Amino acid sequence: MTWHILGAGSLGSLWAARLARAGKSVRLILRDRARLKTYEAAGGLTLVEQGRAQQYAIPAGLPSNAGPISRLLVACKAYDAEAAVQPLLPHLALGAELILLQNGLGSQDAVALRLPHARCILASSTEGAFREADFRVVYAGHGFTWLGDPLQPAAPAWLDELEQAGIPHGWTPDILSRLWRKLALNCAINPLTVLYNCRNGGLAEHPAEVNVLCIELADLLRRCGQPDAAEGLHEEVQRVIQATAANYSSMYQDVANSRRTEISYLLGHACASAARHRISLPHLNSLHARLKSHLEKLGLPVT
Ligand code: NAD
Ligand code: KPL
Repeated sequence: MTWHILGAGSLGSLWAARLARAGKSVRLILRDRARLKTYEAAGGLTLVEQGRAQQYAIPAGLPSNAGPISRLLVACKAYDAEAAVQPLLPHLALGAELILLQNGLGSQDAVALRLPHARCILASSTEGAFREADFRVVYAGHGFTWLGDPLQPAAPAWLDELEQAGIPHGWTPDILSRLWRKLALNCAINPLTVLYNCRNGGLAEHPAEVNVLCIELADLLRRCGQPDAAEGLHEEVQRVIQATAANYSSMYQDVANSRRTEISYLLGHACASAARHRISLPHLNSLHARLKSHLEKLGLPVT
């Protein structure tokens, strides 16, 4: 069965290259003719690992000629996922499976709502990759990808293919807990690194602010039915701040490169969930307002 990859950016290319070199059938779905032309001129996808570049001539096409799709990896940003999947709806085979690689929460439900007859598998990844140039991606940080389906606990048979491709992964019956936990970590760290213009380690100078955010986020997680994700949140946030002290958060990097952030699927989703549950989280709401105003001043989208 072919792995169709929608979103040939950092993570999508990282998955595509590893699957292709393990001998799996892979096909990229590119946005439009211009992207396809650029891809064809590049001659394939290049993955750079430990300084060594290797090109993979993976076939690519457009949504209009995607053919029947049984397995689709959606590797777009959260804000692009729903619109990117839309033109593929007529091409999805009966019983198609989608793997949604988006960070944060909100985009997965938006995609799943459009696909009542497909299986949506959610993923939460700590792997690190970035685009050095068009269709040239650097594997920057080893990590792990949790996969799961909140509606169907049985693992799909194709997990073996990820094993063969050397994609570190695990199947969990509780993927929502993983996604909420990562969202909370990202909410406690990423916006502050943008507002204080610092590396993750710089937050060690703002312990009270981090602490109060963790208290509110843990409260939110419990109210959203995710008590396990709330457990030890502050301690883990402190650990991550120390362990990644020299790094810039992903949101910091987006802002520094004048790229749209995934704010609506992180802090925005947290604040909207709090409002839905009628809980008052003043520090989280104030952080959201400060971040939006900061982005607005920079001319970046606030959603
Ligand atoms: P990216 O911007 O590098 O890649 C996204 C790709 O999707 C781009 O190539 C873009 O052109 C493509 N795309 C957008 N709309 C499309 C459309 N309509 N049709 C076809 N292609 C379309 O993003 P990324 O860094 O790979 O991130 C993807 C998701 O994974 C995000 O939610 C991100 O937070 C998450 N994530 C990324 C990393 C990482 O290290 N890059 C790590 C963990 C999680
Ligand atoms: O995932 C992260 C990110 O930068 O997006 C960490 C390193 C955990 C910081 O929140």
